[in-house]
Amino acid sequence: MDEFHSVPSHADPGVVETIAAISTPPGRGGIGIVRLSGPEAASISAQLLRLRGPLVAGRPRLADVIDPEAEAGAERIDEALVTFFAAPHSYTTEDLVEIAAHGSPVVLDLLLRRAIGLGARLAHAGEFTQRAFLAGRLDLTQAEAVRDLIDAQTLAQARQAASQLGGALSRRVQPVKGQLLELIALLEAGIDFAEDDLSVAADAEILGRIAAVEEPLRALEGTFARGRVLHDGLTLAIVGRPNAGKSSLFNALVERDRAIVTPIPGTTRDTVSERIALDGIPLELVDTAGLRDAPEDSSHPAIDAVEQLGIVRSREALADAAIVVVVVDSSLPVHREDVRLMESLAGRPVVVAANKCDLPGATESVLAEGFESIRTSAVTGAGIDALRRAIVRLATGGAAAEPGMLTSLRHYQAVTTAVDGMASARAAVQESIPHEMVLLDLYRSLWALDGLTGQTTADDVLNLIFATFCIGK
Ligand SMILES: Nc1nc2c(ncn2[C@@H]2O[C@H](COP(=O)(O)OP(=O)(O)OP(=O)(O)O)[C@@H](O)[C@H]2O)c(=O)[nH]1
Ligand SMILES: [Mg+2]
Repeated sequence: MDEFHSVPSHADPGVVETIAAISTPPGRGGIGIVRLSGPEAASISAQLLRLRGPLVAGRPRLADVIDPEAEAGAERIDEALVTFFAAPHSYTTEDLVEIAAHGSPVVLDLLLRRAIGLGARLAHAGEFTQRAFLAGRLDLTQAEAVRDLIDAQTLAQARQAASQLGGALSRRVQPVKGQLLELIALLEAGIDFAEDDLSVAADAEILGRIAAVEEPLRALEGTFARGRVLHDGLTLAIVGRPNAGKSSLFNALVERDRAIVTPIPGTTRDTVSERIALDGIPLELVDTAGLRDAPEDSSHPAIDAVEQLGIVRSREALADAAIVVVVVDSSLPVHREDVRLMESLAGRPVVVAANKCDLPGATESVLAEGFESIRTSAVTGAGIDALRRAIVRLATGGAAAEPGMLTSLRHYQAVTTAVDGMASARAAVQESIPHEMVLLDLYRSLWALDGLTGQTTADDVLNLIFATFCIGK
């Protein structure tokens, strides 16, 4: 018996299919949940299980999970708690049933296969949330926040997702959109804001209304600098000359002895990575092999093949990193290689760790023009917190987290398009271009804002977005 292949086709577009999925993660667990949503959710569940009482909305019910192939008298394979949410008061707004059994992958799989045998279809990734969105229960930014909440790796990311799920971004966009609609309506109606002979005042009025939309949109656009790093995180490379204390600082930042530390220059041969969160920002820290040039005389050891390959990887990590920590041994005279390294990093987000500040010969400052320099000691722990704060400042550009900030590239692009439209509209009014043309720019902005919340998002784009969800959500 293979129920997956005996499913009747439900291709009729007029029929709402009942979907089913295992909503808990793959693998074993104390509890595992199978979810069904759609018109047949309750009736399929009633056939799937031996319910100890009829399904009543909002009331959990005990039920036996049945293995139909077992011998008579041994059909019960598990016990489950079944909750029925009647349309429209459910996550999807459809009839929805959650079957919480023990988290055995085999039992959950049996439940799912039987549900499909009884006429349900396997849910696509994100399809439950997509149905909630299509029913108007969530807008698109909120639906995406469900995914971000599930994917959150730091508490700060989860908080951001929760605030977006609560509608923080939509609430920021809606009033702006309202004003834009008003402006469009006024221009469409051909209303004069002033007497005919005072057309200058009319333009001033229009420009004022454009600014009232453009300025908050620009402010929103600006939040992406912080929102993006919160959402995506950053890679940070720790670089510098051999023996400067890179691995020691790396270990201090990741708060465990991850990388090997010895007094021998050239200890780190390959890059070593570790993920941490600073101020809620996910960071991938990369410790690298010490950078040095081939010696010009025999006073320094030659670079062997392994070290050479390590240096190549260090340079790659340096090129890929969004933020760079240059570690300098401040107990030694400034080395020309350090100077050259810093020169090559001009314009990039760099913080210099003047390390080994605990040593007697340590200088007050190292040559680090244009970069913030922090005195650190990986041995005493001095300056490590200051280094963390400097990293956070570089990562965020100093901007604080705020409600409704943009965290997704899709949202950012929508807002940027809207800002562009407003800027063109402003220029057009200033150049006395006819209002019909100004309206085209305003509609471009409106279209972009509607796309942000999902009112005018094309189906294929929607499908792409929901495909990034997990199955069962
Ligand atoms: N006194 C003092 N010694 C330090 C400090 N940081 C590192 N060291 C010592 O310096 C030596 C080299 O440290 P590492 O962390 O391995 O240096 P590295 O930059 O990773 O060296 P390579 O991997 O060889 O490039 C070790 O003996 C450390 O204990 C510091 O702040 N103060
Ligand atoms: Mg090292």
